[in-house]
Amino acid sequence: MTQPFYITTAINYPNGRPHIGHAYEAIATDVVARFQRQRGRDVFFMTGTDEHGLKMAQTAREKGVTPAALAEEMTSYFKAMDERLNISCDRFIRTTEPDHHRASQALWQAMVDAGDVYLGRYEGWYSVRDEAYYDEKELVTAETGEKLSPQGTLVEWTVEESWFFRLSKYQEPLLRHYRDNPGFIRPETRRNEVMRFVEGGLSDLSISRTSFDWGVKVPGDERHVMYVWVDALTNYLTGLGYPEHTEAFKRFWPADIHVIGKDIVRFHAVYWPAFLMSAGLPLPKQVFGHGFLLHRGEKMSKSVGNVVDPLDLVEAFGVDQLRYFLLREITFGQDGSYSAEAIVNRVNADLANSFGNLAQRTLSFIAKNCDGVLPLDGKSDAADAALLAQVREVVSRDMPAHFEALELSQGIEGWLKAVFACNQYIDAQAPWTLRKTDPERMTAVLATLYRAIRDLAIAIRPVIPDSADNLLDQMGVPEAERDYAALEDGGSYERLAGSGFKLETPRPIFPRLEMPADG
Ligand code: ME8
Repeated sequence: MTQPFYITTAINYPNGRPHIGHAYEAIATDVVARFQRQRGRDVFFMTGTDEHGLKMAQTAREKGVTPAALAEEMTSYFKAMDERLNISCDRFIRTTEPDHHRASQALWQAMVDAGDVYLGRYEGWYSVRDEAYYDEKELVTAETGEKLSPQGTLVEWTVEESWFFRLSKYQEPLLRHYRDNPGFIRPETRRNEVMRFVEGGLSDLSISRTSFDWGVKVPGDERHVMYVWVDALTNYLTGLGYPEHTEAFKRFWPADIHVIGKDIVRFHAVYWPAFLMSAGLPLPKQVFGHGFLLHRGEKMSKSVGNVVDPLDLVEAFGVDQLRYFLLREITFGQDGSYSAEAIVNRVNADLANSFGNLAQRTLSFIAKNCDGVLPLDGKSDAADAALLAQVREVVSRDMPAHFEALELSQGIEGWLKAVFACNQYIDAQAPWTLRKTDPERMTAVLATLYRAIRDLAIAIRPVIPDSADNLLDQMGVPEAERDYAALEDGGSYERLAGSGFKLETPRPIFPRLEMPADG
């Protein structure tokens, strides 16, 4: 029976268009989902949009549209981005969908039934104009002595009724869970931060609002809508059919990994497990907080003008090129920087000059000098076995072990070393010379290279799916033989070579990139 694997991204606020940070998270999660599918696991991969809350309501008001219209428009851009980036999600969830309202209310009710929800008062500096609370330290004092928000609007100390969640009760259970499950929060730095935060004491959490109504209604008290994070986190359950104990829910809950950015680790590693404990549901196995993407080392900000539309990068460099760059360049879990030069340099060095060139040289040699017929037998020697063993070690052991541990860049680095080894081998063996001096030996060299390239293409397929499939198509590798089971199938090459398949002149898969004129 195939093992289930449930992986999610954060759900994005559609209060603007998607940026490269959103693209990065979607791509990294997609690579893990594709990797697990290729290993034979039954994967459920979910992403989507987080459409409620004050931020959405405020942006909509500034734009003079309803929050629903804003969500509708912007969500279409997130869907288009996912499609363009080849994100293989099984569901794109929107928190405005009716099944999500039902799930959020059911989770709320379960927390009420556990005695963890009570009515209290929420106090703070409130601007009626902005319909928002501000922290004391954000405020400015006017000449008149009045307190103003950063937007310059008047704020007043306001007390409103709010439902609270007994988060304080979960301090000890959470700490115990972190200690008993060292892999629950990753990477280690995030785990330490969360543990320090929880050890410092937890206050109860205000989980409803009456100052605006764009949200999920609180069951039994319709003057209140849920605090957006209560409904947002519930999306991970909604996607599986909760509160119904559907087949999907039984099969995929608890989630294997929630992939999120470092700024929202606290919500996922403190609030979310506390809500689930309260509702009597199992906790996700892992929360992974990736780093932030910086443009030339600077934080993206609209005012600096370096917010890049991910689709412009795709247009300039290609989808697989962008996917490869982001995962190879940035250590997953740490911050990373990107720029046009860095993308061009990395893609040209690794994909065009190394892997692409290896494939192109080998396949065109076979097409030209062997009439496209895949070489069989010949005179093999120890160098062939050594190369195949090295490639096999990487594709069947090192790389999967790194990917399993979410060490994505390290996995790709090992893959690239195997590509280099193949290029050294082809230079050392020089099949173009052997053609005249020792054709039997040439045959064995080409067969070795063909096998190695096939294995390398299958191994990198989760990262660059279209390009790898394009290459495997050209090589005649059947679609059903592009997974880890196929890598272990020693007879597949002989079957293909014996099938009468002929290589055409290969089409290059990675053209060299030029720097775009506007940098
Ligand atoms: O936080 N680099 O939505 P969001 C990398 N709706 N990742 C980045 C980034 C950057 N520069 N900027 C943002 C929300 N992200 C909530 C989530 S989940 C139940 C609710 C990441 O649109 C960010 O860390 O602000 C988060 O994981 C995701 O993009 C969505 O951010």
